[in-house]
Amino acid sequence: MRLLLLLSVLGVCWAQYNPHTVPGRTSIVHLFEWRWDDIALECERYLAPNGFGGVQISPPNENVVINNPSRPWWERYQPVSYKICTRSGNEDEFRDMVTRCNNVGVRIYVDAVVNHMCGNGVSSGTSSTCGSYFNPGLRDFPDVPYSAWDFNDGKCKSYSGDVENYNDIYQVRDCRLVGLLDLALEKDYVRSKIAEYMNHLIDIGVAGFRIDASKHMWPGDMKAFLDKLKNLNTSWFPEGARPFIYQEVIDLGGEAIKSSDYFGNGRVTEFKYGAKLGTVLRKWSGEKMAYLKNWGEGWAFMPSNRALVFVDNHDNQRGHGAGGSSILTFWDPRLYKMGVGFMLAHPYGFTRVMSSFRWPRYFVNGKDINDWVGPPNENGVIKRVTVNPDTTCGNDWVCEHRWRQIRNMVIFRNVVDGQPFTNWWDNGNNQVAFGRGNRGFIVFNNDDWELSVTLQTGLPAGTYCDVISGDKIDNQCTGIKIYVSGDGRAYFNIKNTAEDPFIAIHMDSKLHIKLDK
Ligand code: QV4
Ligand code: CA
Repeated sequence: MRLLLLLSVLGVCWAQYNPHTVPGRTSIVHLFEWRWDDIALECERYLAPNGFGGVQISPPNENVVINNPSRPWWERYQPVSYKICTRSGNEDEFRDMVTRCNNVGVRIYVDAVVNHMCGNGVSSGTSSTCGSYFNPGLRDFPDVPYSAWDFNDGKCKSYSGDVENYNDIYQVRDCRLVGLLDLALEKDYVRSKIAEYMNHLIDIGVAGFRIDASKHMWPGDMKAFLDKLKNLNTSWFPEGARPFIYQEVIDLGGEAIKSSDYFGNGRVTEFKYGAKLGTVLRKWSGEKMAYLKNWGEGWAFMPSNRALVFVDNHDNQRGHGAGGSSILTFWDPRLYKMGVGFMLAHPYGFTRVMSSFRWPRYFVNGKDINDWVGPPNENGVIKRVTVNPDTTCGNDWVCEHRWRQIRNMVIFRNVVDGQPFTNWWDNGNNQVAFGRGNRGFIVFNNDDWELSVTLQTGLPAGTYCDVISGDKIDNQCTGIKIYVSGDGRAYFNIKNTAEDPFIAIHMDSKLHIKLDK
């Protein structure tokens, strides 16, 4: 009995680090700016059948409508109220999405923008996604309600009232991030309004939250509102399940505020991951894939069980936030697939796949002046996600998560879940390989010459389909076949000119031996 009690206590205390995906599903996808009705469809027709664990959605609460520039994606990071009412849909559509996704075992994680309300310079009125009146100048948000008492103006000590110095931890927390009205989170009233908003979402059935701009909130203030959160809805989650929490904290080192300041509240985004992986795959600053042998904590990343990892995110794929020009995105598809493939094969962290929309990038002096452009839309109404006969998306939705190489690596991660990092090999340069116990093996060639080598895979003898160049369909390989002999070794040949210069095999891509009748 005592052991059960201990296990249940343990279960409760680390639960906020647990994404509560159904067993065997190990990644989530950020369906950036998608409509709720399209997410519900995608859960049923694609994400569940392909083993995705959940979806990070764009902020569902009412935001400012910005017309100059015209409907930028970032207007959704300027809250006006906590009404579930945005261009992605209304509360009924939101409820329908959460129910339908949960019913097929795909979780919903909400992007919670609770550090601030809208920009200080925004004009008052009802230019909001649900028509609520607000007056930034007077700090008046009657639909919450928030008033001047609920903001940090008096507390901020910077000259402009905005964050000016990222090494002053008081400014970073108590001043306005790029002019966004900063909430007074030491007040129980404000904490309660935020908890009320998040509990409303928990009642509907969400599994957890990305907490936006966490660096700009005191960890203790965050803990105060997180402790007010209910357990998850028992229609889909076990009794006592705590919401999964992952906090957006950009810490590339060198700042006063550290990711580890936030470990007590939940997981934290590891921005070093994408920045470093991009540098290695681009072979900048003398980096090479052979150095990935000790990837993870060996590269001074946070502990794996606190990390939320990704190759790119909605900010740094367009030059916002952190990571700079090393960040790999869908605009560099060949390297991008290698980066996402490497992330999904490696055991470090809890993985998030980005799914983007295409926008008309236009560089002037090295800066994309169209970095603000919002989702594909018809007079402001977000366009539906159409699906082409080849399963790619139309209407300028990129759907990276549907690219065969990425979808199959999401499945790879599920198949090898729990298996150790084994059988590392490298050529001292940019040809590397590693396995995941006896369940999976992956080989990369990022050199400018052919890879031709026999390697120990750790896998049982048999014929395996490479899931990068093709699929296993009806016990046939549509792509490359790999033959693993009785001693676990197999020959790999990857031309440096290959469309995708990497090969991945796993126990579910192994051909069944046809027994002669
Ligand atoms: C401008 C001036 C300010 C001025 C203000 C007056 O720059 O100096 O005080 O007007 O109102 C948009 C505009 C920005 C404008 C601001 C307020 O780009 O120029 O300020 O609105 O009107 C996204 C975008 C921002 C955008 C913001 C709000 O990236 O460009 O600002 O939404 O619409 C840090 C943080 C990190 C943050 C990252 C971007 O530590 O937490 O910057 N990342 C998260 C989100 C990100 C979002 C925010 C935080 C804010 O991932 O998408 O910013 O919610 O590293
Ligand atoms: Ca703040």
